[in-house]
Amino acid sequence: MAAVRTRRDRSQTRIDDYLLSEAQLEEMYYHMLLARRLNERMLALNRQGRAPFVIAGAGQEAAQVGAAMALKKGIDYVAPYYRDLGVNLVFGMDAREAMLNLLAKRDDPNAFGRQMPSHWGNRERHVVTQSSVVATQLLHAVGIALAAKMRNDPIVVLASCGEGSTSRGDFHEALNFAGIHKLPVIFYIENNGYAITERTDKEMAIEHVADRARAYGIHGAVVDGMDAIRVYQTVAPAVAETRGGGGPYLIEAKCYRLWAHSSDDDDSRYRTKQELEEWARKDPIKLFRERVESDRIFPPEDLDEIEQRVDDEVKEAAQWAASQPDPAPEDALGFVYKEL
Ligand SMILES: Cc1ncc(C[n+]2csc(CCOP(=O)(O)OP(=O)(O)O)c2C)c(N)n1
Ligand SMILES: [Mg+2]
Repeated sequence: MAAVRTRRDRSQTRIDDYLLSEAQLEEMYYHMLLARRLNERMLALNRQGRAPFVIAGAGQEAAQVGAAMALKKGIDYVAPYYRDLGVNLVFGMDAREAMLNLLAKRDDPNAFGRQMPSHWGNRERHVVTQSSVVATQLLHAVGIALAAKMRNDPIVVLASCGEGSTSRGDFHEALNFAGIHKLPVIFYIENNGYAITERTDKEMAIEHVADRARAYGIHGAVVDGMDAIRVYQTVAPAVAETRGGGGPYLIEAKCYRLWAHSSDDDDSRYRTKQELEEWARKDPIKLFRERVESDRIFPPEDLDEIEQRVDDEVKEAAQWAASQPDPAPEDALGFVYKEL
């Protein structure tokens, strides 16, 4: 950061009623922006024929980063879903690792080149490995939460998925069991308006996924998922409550998928340009920058510096990862069976 500006003591900065230091706000912006710029570079690589498949979280960065920042890194667990690059960045993934994952390189810490891109997993960082079958991670999260409760281990598990995935039976089973046993788990639904081509009104007959919480005897909350600070302010108290034995939460973050479902999808076939333009005005990264600038939280130059740093990191990571080794063919069964 530039040396000539006087800055308030970080510890004295308060946003609304919730404590967020300048350092935390900078971290929030950095991770949201890093997720977006990585996704942009990934899509460019895909269009150049260098990356087979991209499934991105553009439009959901605030929902992801705000929620992940409410957890304790190294202690709590996340069971994320494919769009959750932002969650993984907060939990310790860096730009290089994200690119190794995209290119299925030998040293991708998620799956060592054995999974599709965006199938996260990292034992040391408490990121639960995931299946392509949507919503299965909710049950895995419940299992971890049950073990934690039996061991009196004060951890919280945050399991996320899209709203479309809540139509699956796994969602019901997970919430029902967690509700009965008051498990320390947060079911976090990133409602981005679509399940591939289907709008939410074709996925469910109610407006809010969170309304289903009552049916399982658990807490429910809806938050504006385009506002990272609000997300943090909603998830952080819920995490504290469930850690203290208050039982599970179902939190729904209303957001929007700004890009097509994946690099293989043509979204012009099922949604209008006008709808996209309207939501693009609420781009969570743009909104965040406008808010911290207008509230004079910190000087715009600080945000510019973060942008430059992110651009540099993404560029370097893409070049570096391309030169890294692919998995060796003779190692194909490694990490699949206990022993070959
Ligand atoms: C059980 C199962 N059915 C279908 C699919 C194919 N599929 C992958 S993503 C997806 C859409 C999920 O929508 P949503 O849960 O809203 O998440 P979003 O992609 O919108 O973030 C579908 C149907 C799958 N992976 N697993
Ligand atoms: Mg969806």
